[in-house]
Amino acid sequence: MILAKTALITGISGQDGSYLAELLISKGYEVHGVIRRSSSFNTRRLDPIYKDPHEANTRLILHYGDLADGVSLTNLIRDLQPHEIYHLGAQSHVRVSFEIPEYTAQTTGLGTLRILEAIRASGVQTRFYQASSSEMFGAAPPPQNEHTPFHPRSPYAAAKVFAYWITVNFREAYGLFAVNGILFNHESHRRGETFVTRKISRAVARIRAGLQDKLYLGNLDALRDWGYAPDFVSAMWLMLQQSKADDFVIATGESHSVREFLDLAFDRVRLDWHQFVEVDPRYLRPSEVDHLRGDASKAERVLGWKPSVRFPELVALMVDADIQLLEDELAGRLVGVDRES
Ligand code: NDP
Ligand code: GDR
Repeated sequence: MILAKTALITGISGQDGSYLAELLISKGYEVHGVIRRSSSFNTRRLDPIYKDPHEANTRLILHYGDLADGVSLTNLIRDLQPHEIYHLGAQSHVRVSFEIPEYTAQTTGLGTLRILEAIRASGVQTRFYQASSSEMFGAAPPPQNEHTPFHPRSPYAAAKVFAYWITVNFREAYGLFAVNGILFNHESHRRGETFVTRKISRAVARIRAGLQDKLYLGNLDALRDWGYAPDFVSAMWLMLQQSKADDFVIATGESHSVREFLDLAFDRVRLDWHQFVEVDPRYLRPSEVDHLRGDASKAERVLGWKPSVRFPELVALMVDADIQLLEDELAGRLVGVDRES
């Protein structure tokens, strides 16, 4: 009998973690996820794949841990000896990182070091994926690729640059199979509600239903390379299946402004966003990243990876999903799954 591969995912309760867990389970993996203790359930995105641990053949197993708690990470890696580790956990909000810079460095930066050191010290043979970010390019002009110098513009981005280089360092110093996926923005209807795309798609649904009449936003001129999250998690998996550890940019190659997102999102329900959107300076950042557009030609050449969803389709699917979600909420059709412990 061939034993299933095991994977450990940090950040499993986040947007990417939930899609990656689904992908790996569909490929026959046993998936272990790290969740942090919260006063209420924080695993809503895992509802579609969560099974009570008392049931037979559960392929998703959740463990408490925290990126700020090295002991929990070391114990998990030593005990589970996973074949692959996908490190997606982070304080991932750029503007919030200006308000909690030290915590962001602790989790988003040092969290990566804690995991790498746990792998090295335990001697566990595993492959490690670091969730690096296009935010590391910051002020560097587009298009950005694997050779573009980093110029981080936030505590979040600076922490990710540290995490990027410590991953490269452990590969070079100790021969670990450790890779950086430098992912440009990727979205979905599971995106956190305070990121701009989801904030807009939720507001469109509420404004259409007459539940909201204003949407307050920050910089409408920022340009981002927005892709679809399920496409991007398959690139993570591909990176860990290669014979050689290497770093890859993952992007769609197109950039669009927040304004363009507003145009398409409000058009979808035949409304004019100018009547509803106001700029609130509280959402501006002390230093902004103006223009990100990735060049993922290396990923296409080496991994055979290409995005399947383009910008107009992404906006449409997010707006449609938030309209459906709101209708389900209003009709009382949504029942969350209670999880153990
Ligand atoms: P999310 O913000 O949706 O998810 C972050 C995850 O990290 C959540 O599961 C969160 O748990 C967990 N987490 C946060 N702090 C801690 C902590 N102290 N200990 C343990 N877990 C913690 O992020 P995404 O899914 O969008 O992104 C995944 C990763 O990829 C992140 O590292 C992000 O920085 C990076 N990235 C994301 C991009 C994107 O466009 N989405 C682009 C490039 C990089 P909880 O649910 O309890 O909050
Ligand atoms: P970003 O995503 O900072 O690119 O980081 P976000 O959606 O927060 O911002 C994108 C752009 O929109 C502008 N913006 C606003 N942003 C938010 N959140 N709220 C607003 O009201 C608003 N108004 C305008 C921002 O200024 C910015 O220019 C995301 C995160 O997932 C990171 O973890 C990841 O590394 C990068 O993408 C790639």
